[in-house]
Amino acid sequence: SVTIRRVDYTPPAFAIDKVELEFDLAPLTTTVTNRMQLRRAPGASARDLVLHGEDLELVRAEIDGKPWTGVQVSTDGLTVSNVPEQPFELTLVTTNRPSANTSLSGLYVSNHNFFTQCEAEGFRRITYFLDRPDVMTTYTVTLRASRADYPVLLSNGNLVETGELPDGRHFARWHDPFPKPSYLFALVAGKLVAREQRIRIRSGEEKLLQVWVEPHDLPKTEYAMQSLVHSIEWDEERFGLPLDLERFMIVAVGDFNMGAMENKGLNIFNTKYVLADAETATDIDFSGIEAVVGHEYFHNWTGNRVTCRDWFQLSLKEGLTVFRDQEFSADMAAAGGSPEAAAAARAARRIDDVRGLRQNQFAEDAGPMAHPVRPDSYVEINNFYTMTVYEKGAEVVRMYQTLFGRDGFRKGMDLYFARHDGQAVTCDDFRAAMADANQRDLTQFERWYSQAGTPHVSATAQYDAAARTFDITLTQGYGPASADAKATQKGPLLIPFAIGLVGSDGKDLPLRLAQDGQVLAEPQTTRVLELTETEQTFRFVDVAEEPLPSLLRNFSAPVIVSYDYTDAQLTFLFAHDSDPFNRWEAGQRLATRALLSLADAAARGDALSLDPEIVAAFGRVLRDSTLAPAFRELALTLPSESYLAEQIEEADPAAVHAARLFFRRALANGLRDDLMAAYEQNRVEGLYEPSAVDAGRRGLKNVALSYLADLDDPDDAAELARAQYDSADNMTERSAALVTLLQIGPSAARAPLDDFYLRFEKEALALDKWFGMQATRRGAPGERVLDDVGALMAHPAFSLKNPNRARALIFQFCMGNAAQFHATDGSGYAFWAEQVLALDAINPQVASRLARSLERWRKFTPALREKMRAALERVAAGVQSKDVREVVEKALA
Ligand code: BAL
Ligand code: ZN
Repeated sequence: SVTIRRVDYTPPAFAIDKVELEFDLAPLTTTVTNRMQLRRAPGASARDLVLHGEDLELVRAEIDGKPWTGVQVSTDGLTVSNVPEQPFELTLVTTNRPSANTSLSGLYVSNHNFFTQCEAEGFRRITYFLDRPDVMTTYTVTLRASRADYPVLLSNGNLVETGELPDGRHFARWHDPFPKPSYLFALVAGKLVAREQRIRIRSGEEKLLQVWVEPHDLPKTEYAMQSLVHSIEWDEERFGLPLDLERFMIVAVGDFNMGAMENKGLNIFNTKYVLADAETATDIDFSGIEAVVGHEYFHNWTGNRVTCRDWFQLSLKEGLTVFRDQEFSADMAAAGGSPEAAAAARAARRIDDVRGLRQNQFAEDAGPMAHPVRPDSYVEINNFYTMTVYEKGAEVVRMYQTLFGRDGFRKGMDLYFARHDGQAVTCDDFRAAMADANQRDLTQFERWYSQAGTPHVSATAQYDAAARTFDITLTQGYGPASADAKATQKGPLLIPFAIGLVGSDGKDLPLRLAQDGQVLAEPQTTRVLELTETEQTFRFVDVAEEPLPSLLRNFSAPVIVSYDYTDAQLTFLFAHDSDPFNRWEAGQRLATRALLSLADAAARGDALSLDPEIVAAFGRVLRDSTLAPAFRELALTLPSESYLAEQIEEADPAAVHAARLFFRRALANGLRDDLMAAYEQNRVEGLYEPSAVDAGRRGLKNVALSYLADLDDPDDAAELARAQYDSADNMTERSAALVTLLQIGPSAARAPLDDFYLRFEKEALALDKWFGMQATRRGAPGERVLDDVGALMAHPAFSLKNPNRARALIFQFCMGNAAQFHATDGSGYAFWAEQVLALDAINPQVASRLARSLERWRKFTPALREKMRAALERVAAGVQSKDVREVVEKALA
């Protein structure tokens, strides 16, 4: 396979002044007429025009209206030879086969309707083109199709004309006035209906908003529309960025590789991130919709108006847009509450985001697919829509805000748009705008984009009672990583390191930092230290008593911090730290340490025991009614088995599972009455609302229920769960009850599981949950959940072709049920290999995601490792796509 390298970037040899596309849409064969006005780029002298193209049939080529015979078709494109010196018009007529397109990239059919997905390189499956993000042009698109079958015809921009054609056909013409790269092209055609809303933006202009879905789904679009309205308001308020088109459309599709796609003015969404009502969607689903609607909308400026020069710059738009959606979600969750409630809601969002980062991105960054936020090379760009590019990228953007404050960050954003609106640019351009707007040299900060691996910061402290000084020494470096990641690591990073000092009464001490012979008094009790050297000591003066340092508050940088806290100190911080993130973090550190030592004991076959002080510490947080329920839920949620396995040099998933279960049982038995009280006190009465406050209460209540189900005698929990299932008027309560019953055992769950199926037989997204909860079921000792998964694969409602369904059953088992997936007989790995190969033939992008679930194989015990290697080798031998090949070859290398 061919490796593409960032250093090889060359500007395009041709520019496209405008393009007109005509589609004659039919499922078996669609004909595309592509008329481009081309010119040589300044200084370029190529005689031939080389266009990208895949799986196309060329019907005709013309230059300036005359047939052109100098064309050469290859598997990945078309070469047009000896094109004129002067600007010219190239017309290409091609056909493609939408109904045969199971890759869901390019033009495809889903439930009889047409959709497109072009990012990253799907446009070349629609027509021959300069399918690269630095070629921006304006599009006029005419869609023609049967009116009866495809009454709705949508594309980017503004609708300029519609009309009838002979033989029951009709057409619609769309024009997008904003130059865009091809990856932002979209069309939709079919039997769809829209929820509509008209809004007025700050300029006074009226805008039409539409959410298009299949007719039966119309009642489930209210929340998505509301989220869109909030997104538009928020981007104007926070960043001064208005909606620039007359209309903005969201379309839902049931077959989709990703979450959603930000095509200009015509966002196409996985139904999962559009459709919701109380009956079928959980609190998490609602918050996912808000986040993804926001994310795609925010791309309109960060991604579309200013786009990427090349795909190595993907994080330029993705890291920035994830950061923006995180801020949006936090602001939404905080809106309307008291200052304390708002702070708690923000902290809950932050904790959630960081938990995801640490669980998934840190593992990625330590494995064979590790890459910098701005990668240096790839084989298949679709493999680089990663946690590193998105989530670590968002942390990198957040660090600018941590360094410069909200106002400084806004200045940087303003300068970025002033300089680059309408351009395709690089991560360096963004950094330069931040640096120049804040008069800072950010040369060193570039390393955040170019170095792979998770930085480690270790801290040591020294208190001098006589001098009343407190010295904190921070040392940065990297932990073990792949050779490829190591090769990128060139030197120390600029790490914004937020710190507070906690006194013996649990309150923050005033901060006075001695720096360059001066003493800097802080109005706040948190200070952002700037760590720039490999090792640096910071001295605080006038420190009245020996403090306990609260390190990396609010997770001010995406690093791993080590400090020699005693259990007692962690317990103290867990009870008192004024920084809610670090308060949660203290509990997680306490739990992780205990869990790892339990796992160690379990692996050795030793008896397990847990210090009652730890149980007591969790009990105090659980009972503390001054803490928001959402926070308490997060505090009570233990690190996942996969996260714990990552912390161990040679992971034994069975031992980790036993350890976590033992810990959960100890909490359940030790805190039974408190858990019961939390359950009772957090029932939410009245009409279901997906608000952050109500969701927090339901979350705490359901986490309590799940602990109660781990009591030695789970009968009370079974009864509560069954009653909750039967009386539930919303999916959050109903699915939590059913998951708890599954945790208790298959017999407790059988009847409600059948009820769930019958109730939601026609609700695809709810049915995904039904598959998913069975795939992630804990299973009794010796039981093989894989047998259930195998049976469910044969269920009439299962389909490998639908990505959501495949993810619900197969991915959930392989990635969300560690103990069962890593069964010592290797059955999980054999299943994995079979499914990766089956998916590879249908949809390489989806197959490749699944392929990644074995990439950390070297971390496991030798017996498991060998079985994993065998499974990887089996896939390597049978793989077709370059997507999967890149993943397994890197894993085995
Ligand atoms: N651009 C791909 C989907 C997303 O990140 O919004
Ligand atoms: Zn995005």
